[in-house]
Amino acid sequence: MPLKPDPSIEITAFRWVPPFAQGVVRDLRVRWALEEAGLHYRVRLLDLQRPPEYLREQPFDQVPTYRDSEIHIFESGAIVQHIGEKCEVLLPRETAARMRAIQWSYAALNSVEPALWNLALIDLFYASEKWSRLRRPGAEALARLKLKRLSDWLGESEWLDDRFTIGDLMMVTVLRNVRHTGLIAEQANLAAYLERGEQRPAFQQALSDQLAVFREHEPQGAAA
Ligand SMILES: N[C@@H](CCC(=O)N[C@@H](CS)C(=O)NCC(=O)O)C(=O)O
Repeated sequence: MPLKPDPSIEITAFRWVPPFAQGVVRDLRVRWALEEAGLHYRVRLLDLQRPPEYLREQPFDQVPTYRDSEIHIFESGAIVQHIGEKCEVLLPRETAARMRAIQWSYAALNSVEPALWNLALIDLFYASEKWSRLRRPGAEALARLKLKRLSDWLGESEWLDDRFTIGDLMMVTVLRNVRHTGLIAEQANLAAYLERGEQRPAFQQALSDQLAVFREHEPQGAAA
């Protein structure tokens, strides 16, 4: 439901990724925020082999990047916060509530994602390595601990603060990093929280748009 067209908004995303990464590539966060804000956007698709000049936009050669008529930035957290500045649904205007939302966005990226992503790396990229079998139990224990802490904070609440914000948007996408495990299901309230986020129409639209690109550009013989 685009409400405020801004044809100048452009994000970068991959043309195609293997099935295990589909639905978790980090442009999903940005697409979701833009959908929540009702903002039109264009997507510039990149091959897995990026052109060398892309490093001038994203020094780590990653997606997403974001540009509009004012700015050109990378890092999904910064991008989602910038979109939040345009939309009170995502980021409250009142200072204390606004800072709590930003705090949760940092917590998702800095306190929770490293542990979950570490486990995902082991499972999805290095499963056949001998060292990964040795490392996995410790990595899983740390991920489980982070999820337990999050679950304890959440309790019976709907969202991390008193309403949905960018903090929830980031956290829900971070939780999806371990969707291939049973870890989230171990905490019933966290599983319900994840589902609540994923049921938002803006998330559904963002996910379906990301997946449609991969379907359209699937290499021959790459079907799951
Ligand atoms: N901290 C960055 C991480 C971005 C990131 O990890 N992007 C992945 C896709 S989800 C990527 O481009 N990976 C390719 C690579 O690192 O070579 C952000 O949140 O924007």
